[in-house]
Amino acid sequence: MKARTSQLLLVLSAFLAGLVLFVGVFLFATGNLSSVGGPGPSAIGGAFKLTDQNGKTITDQDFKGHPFLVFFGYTHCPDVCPTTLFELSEVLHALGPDANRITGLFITVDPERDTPAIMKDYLSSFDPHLRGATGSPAAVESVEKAYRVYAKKVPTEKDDYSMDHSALVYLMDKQGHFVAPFDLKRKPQVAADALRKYM
Ligand SMILES: [Cu+2]
Repeated sequence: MKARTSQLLLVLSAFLAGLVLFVGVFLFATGNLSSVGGPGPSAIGGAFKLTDQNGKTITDQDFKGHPFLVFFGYTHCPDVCPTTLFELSEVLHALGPDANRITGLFITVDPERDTPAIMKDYLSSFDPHLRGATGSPAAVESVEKAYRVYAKKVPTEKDDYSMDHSALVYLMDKQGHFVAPFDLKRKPQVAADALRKYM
């Protein structure tokens, strides 16, 4: 009987530890991001001025009146970025003509290598509604700060490097305010319907 009780306690404490971990991760991924500091309902996002994949200036003002999705990454990324851009492409495709009322913005965290021409070439593999953005290291750093993005250069073999970076997709509303992280792990049609509510 005693052994059973301690076994039960063990199971219970393991469950509680798991719950604490889960809640912690959840808060980190969502609540924490939308509630920390700053004026207004959310301090994520803000003004930026970058260059798109066609060499044209792109600013936050270009998106006024339409919701947009923002994802930070880089073209040399081996897995997370291509997967995310592929999933985003599926959602944009599922939107049909409504895709013209939303923009998927891919901002590089690796401006040294990701020139507009490289971004353009890279994005040609994905949905045409995706826009790339790059700029001077200072301009990119400032937009990373505005979106609380973590990005860090990691040296690999000689003279090469990869980028460690956070991989949230941000849903921004018509006014350019952060709504929530956008969930891509669902059927494209379901995700597309969720987006339509913000148009
Ligand atoms: Cu990546």
